[in-house]
Amino acid sequence: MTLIDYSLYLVTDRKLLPPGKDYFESLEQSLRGGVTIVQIREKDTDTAEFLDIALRSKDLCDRYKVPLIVNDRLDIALAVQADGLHVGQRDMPVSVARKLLPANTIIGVSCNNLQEIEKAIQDGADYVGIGAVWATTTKDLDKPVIGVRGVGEMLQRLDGTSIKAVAIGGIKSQNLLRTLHGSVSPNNHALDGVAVVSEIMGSLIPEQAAARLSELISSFKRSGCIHKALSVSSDYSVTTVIDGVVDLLNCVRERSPLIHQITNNVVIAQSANATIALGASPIMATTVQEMEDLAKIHGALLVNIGTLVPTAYEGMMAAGTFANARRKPVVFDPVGVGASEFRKKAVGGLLNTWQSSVIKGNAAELAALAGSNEVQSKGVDSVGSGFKDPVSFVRNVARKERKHSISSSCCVVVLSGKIDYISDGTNVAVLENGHELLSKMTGSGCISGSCIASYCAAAMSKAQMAEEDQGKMVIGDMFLGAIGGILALTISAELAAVRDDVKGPGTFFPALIDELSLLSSRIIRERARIQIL
Ligand code: 3NM
Ligand code: MG
Repeated sequence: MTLIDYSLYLVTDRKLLPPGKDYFESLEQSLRGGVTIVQIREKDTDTAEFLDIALRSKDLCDRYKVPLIVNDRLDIALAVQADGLHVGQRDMPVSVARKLLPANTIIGVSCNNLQEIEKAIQDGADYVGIGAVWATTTKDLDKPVIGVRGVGEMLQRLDGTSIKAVAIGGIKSQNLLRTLHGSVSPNNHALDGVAVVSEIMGSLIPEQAAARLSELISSFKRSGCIHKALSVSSDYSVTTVIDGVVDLLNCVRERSPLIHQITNNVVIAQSANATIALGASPIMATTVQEMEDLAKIHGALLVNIGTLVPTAYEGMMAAGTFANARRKPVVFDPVGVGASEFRKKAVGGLLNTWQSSVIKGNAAELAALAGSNEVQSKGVDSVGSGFKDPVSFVRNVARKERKHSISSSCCVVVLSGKIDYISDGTNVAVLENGHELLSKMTGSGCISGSCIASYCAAAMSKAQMAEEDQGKMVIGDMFLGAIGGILALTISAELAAVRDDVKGPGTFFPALIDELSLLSSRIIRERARIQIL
């Protein structure tokens, strides 16, 4: 069988043609624009007319050497000698179609969940159309929208099979990179292509629409990602980590990166003060209209969902998207995600929309995020003693959220608590610094997010300099960034707690700000209690 290129998969829908636009003209233009495979989808067309459309479409596709797939109608597929048949869950089963169609006919099936993927594997489908990845009005959806993280889970199920996968539903040039980048399994199983209806069929100039999508796919293949602010996979030792963290503190102080923080109302002033004390420069903006401009100038973004009012949510959505587009680090703090269904849904929406560089949470938050019921939450706090095996847990969450289809780097995950665990999916840092007074004030977790974002900005800025020197892409070390941020706060807390003027939680906080501003390389080297596993 000839190799099929699934990368830009056009599904037709004549109802979406702009007024006066001829279907065959539109199809030919999209072929010229670079669609690599075409599915003829006719939901309300009589057989004679469908046959005529399919024949003429086949002719056109042949001329451009592009395979033609017929939706649902096996008789039409047979009649026009189509390259393939695409069936939905309520159409003819793959196993039956296989018997009726000539050998080597491609058979694809629409899947919305893991059970349907399972069945497609058993039935021997050649490819699956996974959808709807985003909301769409092109088709009446009777099943849930999946999101890129859901697509990643389905790709994981396809690991080890030869079944190809395309995503469908609401894919546009605006979200194409996010779709490709985010739809990946922990083992790097990526999509083979994307299926698009309205952006091409609805266009007056389908050649341009297809070419734009095609160019985005190529650019994704060239760079491997839209986002390079992840960890670098290298061997870390305690010595290299401490050296790296010290270096980053100096970099924060020298460059004073702008840290854009969307955080909750309880901790805005505290977080801004901690950021300044550390040597970075905070901007606490929440309004959607300014997110694009801020992404041009900030060194890192912190999104903390503690105050989840609709306007802030809109700002978070936009801020993360613009930060990804500019390859800036994004630190995500899903405060209290286990506390309510509302927060859980919102977090799912954010994680599907943009890629985090670092996700930080306490045991209950990360348990809720990972769908584990090992740790429960009470409001924004964890209940109980935590995970039986926090090291494996944090490593697995990092792998699950890695979403990076070419380099092997992961999203860094920080599990905060009396002991902090930080993983890039391979390495796990265990940090024992800290003081119980940190848990007697509000917002110490939120402030650690500000510290992490400051260090991540420094890590990214170092990567940019190296990139300019070397003339090739250098990845910012978010693993070091996360460790640096946590150490800064926990070591400063230890020093603040033993000051003579500190009598309790009230006097502790100002002393903590003082110690953050006094933090030095020497103090970090003397006090850091860290293991690398
Ligand atoms: N199938 P657009 S969504 C034909 O979820 C189709 O299986 C879907 O159109 C599924 O690119 C869909 O215009 C329509 O959003 C996709
Ligand atoms: Mg169907």
